[in-house]
Amino acid sequence: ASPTPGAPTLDEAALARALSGKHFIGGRFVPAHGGKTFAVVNPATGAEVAQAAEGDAADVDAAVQDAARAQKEWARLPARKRGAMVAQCAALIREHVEELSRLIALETGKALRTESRVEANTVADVLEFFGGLASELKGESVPFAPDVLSVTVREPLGVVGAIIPWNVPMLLMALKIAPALVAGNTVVVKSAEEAPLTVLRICELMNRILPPGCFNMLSGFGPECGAPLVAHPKVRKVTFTGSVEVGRIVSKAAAEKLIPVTLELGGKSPMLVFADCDFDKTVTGAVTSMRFTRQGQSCTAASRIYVERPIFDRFVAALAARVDAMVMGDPLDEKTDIGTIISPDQFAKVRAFVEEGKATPGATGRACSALPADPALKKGLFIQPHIFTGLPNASRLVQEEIFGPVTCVFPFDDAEAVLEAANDSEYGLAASLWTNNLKRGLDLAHRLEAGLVQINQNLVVQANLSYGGVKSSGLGKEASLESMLEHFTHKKTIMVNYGG
Ligand code: TXE
Repeated sequence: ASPTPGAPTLDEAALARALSGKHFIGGRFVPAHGGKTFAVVNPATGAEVAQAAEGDAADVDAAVQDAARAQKEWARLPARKRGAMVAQCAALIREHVEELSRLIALETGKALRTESRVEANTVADVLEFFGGLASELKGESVPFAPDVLSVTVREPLGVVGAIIPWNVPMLLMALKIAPALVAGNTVVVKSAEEAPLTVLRICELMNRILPPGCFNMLSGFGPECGAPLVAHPKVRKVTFTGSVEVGRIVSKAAAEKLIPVTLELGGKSPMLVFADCDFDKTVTGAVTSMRFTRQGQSCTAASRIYVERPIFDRFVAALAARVDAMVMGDPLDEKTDIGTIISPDQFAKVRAFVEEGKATPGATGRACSALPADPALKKGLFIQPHIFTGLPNASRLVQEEIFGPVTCVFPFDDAEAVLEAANDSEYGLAASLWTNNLKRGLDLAHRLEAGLVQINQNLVVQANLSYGGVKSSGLGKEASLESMLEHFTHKKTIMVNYGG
């Protein structure tokens, strides 16, 4: 018999089956009210691993009503108590890192050693960080007039609707729910249709600590389940990570209701490499920043690399050699560095970009690493990483977010020209520069149009540092104290006239 959710197990396939066909509403696993489900597929084999509940507006209503009821009690708890509970959830997640890592590897194809375990551990870090911030929910006292005490207090917004993608579902969820909950809101999450299982397992774990209704999870498709969540009258804030296209739809719907929205929408992040850099460290930085281990399915991926001409050829050769040495294979195998693309749609999209690049006159695409030989993986969504040179700036490969293991490398001669090229993008999420000339590095860091710039280190997300883009990369910040105060509370002014 398959174990029930909650039973200790490291058998990710059994756990996936046990999580089949359920939303998580009001502290209980429940089927979709219409009984509909859809398949969750292991992208490394093409095999179905579970059925997920297919939510619609009625499921959204049930979850939001429960969240709204729970919010009244939750907000009345001392902030310290809420923070302590969220921190307890972090500890519980740490105890289950192995199981969560295996389950996320199964449903997303992200390699266990290089990606999945890192994500599960970071989820615990994020919950722990925000759990410890409860005492920062402070207001201020503002001088107004004699006999009048004027203060501001931080109050929760109410029910928060959170819509998450599939590339780092646990972590992107944690960055939303942790500050929202600590600030006294309750949350309804709409998981990504490609990866609904691991986040559902997290519900079960957190339910051991949080009161029922504080944290709810629906699976389903965007227009049928995500859109009604944004539109629900009792949802008072929406936080979204996904494509620019859907970000615009969500933003318009939120504007109709006049509710605040936070958007994290991807990027086309430049990496600027100067000849005076620490060469080996920089090559390693390119491999990790490009997230080849995650098949480039990262919004901060270094998908445009500009290298100063004297070291250009050497850099491209070293980068290709490093990626060649990476092992592509079964995501659950500890030897694997690189897993799969998430879905057949994304696979087709990335393949089309690669073919277009290869057909571009003057461009060269080097295919690196080797596709897995194991016959069990023959239906797997594996793509060889590609390093392109010689692409024109107007190419779609240079301008659009590919969300696959494809990076474009360009030579440059002049710092001003490379700054202009780096900023010539609709996106502005992240950027990195690699140089031992700190004066130049800091000067360019200020002038790069990005929400996050790193000098001599690869792109990382850290709970205590603001994270979010400018231009089409998004609106508002995630992570950091600021994200909790500015995005999940409002400042209420209270004035007391104690005069005669
Ligand atoms: O994203 P979608 P997809 C980018 C990346 C990728 C592309 C498409 O370039 O190739 O987007 O990926 C929900 N109302 N990023 O198709 O469609 C949907 O169900 C409300 C970058 O997966 O934006 C899912 O839960 N919700 C990004 C979530 O939105 C809707 C990470 C994201 O799906 C909806 C993912 C609607 N009308 C993709 N339609 C990043 N910033 O890291 C869909 N959804």
